[in-house]
Amino acid sequence: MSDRSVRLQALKHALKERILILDGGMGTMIQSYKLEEQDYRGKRFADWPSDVKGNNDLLILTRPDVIGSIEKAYLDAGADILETNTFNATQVSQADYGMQDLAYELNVEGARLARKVADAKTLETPDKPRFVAGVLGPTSRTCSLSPDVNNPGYRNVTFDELVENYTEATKGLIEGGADLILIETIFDTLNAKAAIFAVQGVYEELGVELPIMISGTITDASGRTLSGQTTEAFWNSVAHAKPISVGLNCALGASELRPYLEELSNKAGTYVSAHPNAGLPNEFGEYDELPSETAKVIEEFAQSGFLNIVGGCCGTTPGHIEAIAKAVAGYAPRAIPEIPKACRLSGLEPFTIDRSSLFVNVGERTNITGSAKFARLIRDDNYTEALEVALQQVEAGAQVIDINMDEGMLDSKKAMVTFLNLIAGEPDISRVPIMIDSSKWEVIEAGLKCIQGKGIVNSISMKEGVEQFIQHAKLCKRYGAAVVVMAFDEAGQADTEARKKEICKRSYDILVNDVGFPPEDIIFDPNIFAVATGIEEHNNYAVDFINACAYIRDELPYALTSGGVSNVSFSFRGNNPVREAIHSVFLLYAIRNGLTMGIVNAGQLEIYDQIPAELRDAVEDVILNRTPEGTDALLAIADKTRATAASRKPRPKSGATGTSTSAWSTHWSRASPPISSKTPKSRASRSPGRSKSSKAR
Ligand code: THG
Repeated sequence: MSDRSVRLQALKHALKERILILDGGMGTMIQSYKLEEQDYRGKRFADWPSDVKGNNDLLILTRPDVIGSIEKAYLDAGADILETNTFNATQVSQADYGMQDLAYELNVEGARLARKVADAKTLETPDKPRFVAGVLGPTSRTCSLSPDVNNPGYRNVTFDELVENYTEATKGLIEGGADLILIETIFDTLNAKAAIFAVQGVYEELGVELPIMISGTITDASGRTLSGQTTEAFWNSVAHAKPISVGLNCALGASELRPYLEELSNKAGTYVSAHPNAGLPNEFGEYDELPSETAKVIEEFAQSGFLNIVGGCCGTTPGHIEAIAKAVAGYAPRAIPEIPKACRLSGLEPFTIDRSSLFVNVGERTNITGSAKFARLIRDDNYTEALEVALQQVEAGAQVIDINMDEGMLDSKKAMVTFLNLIAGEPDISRVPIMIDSSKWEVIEAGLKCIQGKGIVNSISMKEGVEQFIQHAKLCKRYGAAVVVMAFDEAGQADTEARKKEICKRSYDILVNDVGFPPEDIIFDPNIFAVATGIEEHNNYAVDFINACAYIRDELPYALTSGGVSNVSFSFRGNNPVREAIHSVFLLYAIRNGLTMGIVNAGQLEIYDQIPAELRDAVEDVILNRTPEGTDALLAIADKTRATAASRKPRPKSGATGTSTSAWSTHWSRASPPISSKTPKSRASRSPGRSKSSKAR
């Protein structure tokens, strides 16, 4: 066994036994040495063309004695884990000094230095091995925020650039001997997602796997990150990294951090860390909180059972770490809670879906092929009004919004990126998770690089074969997204109950067993096709879908279901009252049979009990395929309904009234046996001439 794996075993053992101590602030300690430009330059950079004072990471190369003695002081104070002095050792951050070419070397040497100091201390206390956490800082740029208030869609760094930066830094840290990778001081969760993506890529490439520690930063008293996420939303966005710990650091002092640490402690099914500042800075930007004061607050955290790893950030000194170590020594570490499996999504806010959730509305209107208005706005580059469409969906009760830019005449990838970047700047929209809808993988992947939350990919399938399906699923996992899986295979889109079941089962087994995809993040779409088209083979489509939902609920543990609800009524385009009645009846039975969510025109859902009885019965005959004359009967009523539709009052928005999602969700219970059609038909014959366009997508 390598030295590193021996140490990692010791680390895992120690985490079960006690609260581990992380070191304290580096920057504020460096300040106390009052170093000058000359110190930073050393011999090697004596002639560097620009000032380098303040480039603290550079001291790894030019004053390793200073960095090493600060690190040693932290170990002497009782720290178990040393952080490398590599907070800014990425190309984008080093570019501020023109030193981007040093990034790799800084990581290697930063890790080597900490390794040397830690190993020397371990020799003194062999029963208490010391560990090195290789630090990946936030960089000087944010991937989901615009630096220009007048241009909210603008970004000065891309996800791909960050992945490159973090890949290089991670390789350096591993080369230099780090035991763990610590992604810390996360202001913008999208940067952290890029770091996770990079780290996992490096692990795959090198065939090593160090534990990952993740630590976010709550920047203000409202309890949100700089990029606007709440603590739980942040956790949902990064949980796919399966970190050994998740925590909070910097920005706030310990006492202000308490509620957010408590939240994390309750929600995270992994170890929890905290390394707060020494209180809030005074008017000179200095930290006055005494070691005894910090330690007192932290002792209460330990007492409350919030902590597994604790240390300090800005303003903390070896004195603080010593006091903290003493204060928590007598307390048991937090026991990791059992967190129930569920699809835990996020926008700026968390959104959890499981089998017991009420029906989830996914807003369909931000879809170029699903809304003539939205299509026109995007074609005209009128993103301001296009954002209104998204906002209207959220205000009308959409809990997720589906975004689709697939159109032959358009640069779909560019439109997706532009729209998602703009949405990121609209907190009233971006509070909900995003569903990225495209039949082109490159559009989906471009979209995934724009969302800091945990979103849903719509969709992947075995359409182009198993190999590509697996590849896409692996990537979705690495980007941290749930997936809609269409019931589609090499032979085509499933249009019978048997094919829907068979393909969903096969997809499930591949995802869960071969890819290791979390089953709770799989959302099957067993294909909603139009009924009442006049083609006999279509008559059982709704029944087939509904029964497939029941099968998935009963046979594929934790997997959820979804569908494009408006598809089912395509043959009544132009007659909205009838379409809404069809959607309502269809949903009643689908939800009873386990349908978790649907892509719907949020706010336009008719309440079942309010459908006129004659129309409702005719629609039921069609949806449940109860009589061969169903379509003709509904067509006759539809003509009457169209005539009276104009006189109907528009339905009020949700929220303000009782016509909200919950009003009709609660009213539909989920318990009911599968439907058996009264007019069973042989599903064997498919009409050969039917084009794909008669289908959903
Ligand atoms: N499954 C999955 N994703 C999907 C679908 C699906 N995404 C797209 C689609 N199907 C779901 N979205 C819509 C959006 C709008 C309509 C239908 C499905 C719709 N629109 C009106 C129409 O075409 O008549 C547009 C009217 C207008 O222009 O305003 O019906 O099945 N996974």
